[in-house]
Amino acid sequence: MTSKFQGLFAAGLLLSTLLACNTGDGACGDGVVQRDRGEACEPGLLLEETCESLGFYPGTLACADCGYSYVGCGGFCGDGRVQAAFGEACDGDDLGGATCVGLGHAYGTLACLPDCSGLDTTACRLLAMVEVPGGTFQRDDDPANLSTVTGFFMSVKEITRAQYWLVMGRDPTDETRSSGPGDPVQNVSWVEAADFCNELSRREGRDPAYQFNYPYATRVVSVNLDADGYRLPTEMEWMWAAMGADTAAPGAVNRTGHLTPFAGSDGENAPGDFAVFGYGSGEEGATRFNRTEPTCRRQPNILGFCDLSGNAREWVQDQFFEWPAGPLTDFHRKDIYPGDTRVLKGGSWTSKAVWLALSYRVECREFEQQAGFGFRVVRRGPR
Ligand SMILES: [Ca+2]
Ligand SMILES: [Ca+2]
Repeated sequence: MTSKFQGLFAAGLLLSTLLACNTGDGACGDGVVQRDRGEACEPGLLLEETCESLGFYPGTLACADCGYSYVGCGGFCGDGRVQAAFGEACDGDDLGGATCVGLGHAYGTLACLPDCSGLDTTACRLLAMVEVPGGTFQRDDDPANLSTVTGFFMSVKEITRAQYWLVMGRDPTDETRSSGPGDPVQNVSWVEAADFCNELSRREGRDPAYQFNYPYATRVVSVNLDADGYRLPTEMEWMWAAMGADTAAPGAVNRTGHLTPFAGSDGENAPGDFAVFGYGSGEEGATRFNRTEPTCRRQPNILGFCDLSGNAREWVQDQFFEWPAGPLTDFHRKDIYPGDTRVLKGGSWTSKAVWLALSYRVECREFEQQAGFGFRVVRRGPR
């Protein structure tokens, strides 16, 4: 009784299966997709998948050897090839020939954003920096007035117009006082220079050195000299770099550097070989043009810094104050008041030769923008 019932049931199941569908012979090309045999499709039978549903850009999905063929699809982010038609700017190692240097940076490794929408410049480094060792020097005529600075890195060049544009998206320079985008940026206030420093720090993943007033961000309320981000050099750091630090006698106190007549001077050479200066002065070596020059056209000083004297004046960190007497280490005034006056160093293309001296300082209010006012930057953090 039981076996007769089972036989009848089995026969009925076989019959209904045969009537319901064609199971094919299991081969690729039998018109039936056997998933248990690893088939994804049969020619002309794509099971309603499309290029997009499978994660590709639009195109024509095909079936080959019972597997999906994506050659007719538009590619995807991660295939190592750039599909500009689908909004890709790059893909993996294919950066369309772009490099950090080609984008205006000094060095570094360019990458592609994970979604292929653009280039990732976070490992690019905008500025070539030279390390300045720490040390001690006599800052004025009094042998007791010694300044000690901790080692730091400083930009080889004044910040150029092209560099400023890359970071801030604008260029305030008066074109009639400049020969081109490789010239130092001008018309930058001290506050704007600090803003540039913070923005560059953020782009490179460093701690911003300047704290601005919240929420207006119109002025700086404090600076952290120990941050690993960019900032303006203190007047003492600027002078120390300009005199060549302790290169002449490593480790010794530099007693005479403050008397240096221009950055790069060895007492014998001429300022015109090292500095863009003296327009209209008639002095020997003076520039004939009433404008800046591209940075590093003239010879650098012994540490490799260009244009510390001349070309654009350079804002430094410090307020314009009388230095306290005696030895000072990394001295800077922490209290910052609205409208403080700041120091500019080095003179400009309009300065007479005597104003190229390392000791020479100019004072201006921190929010003023003037032709010839530029800057360079330092940081303590490593590369
Ligand atoms: Ca791609
Ligand atoms: Ca300069």
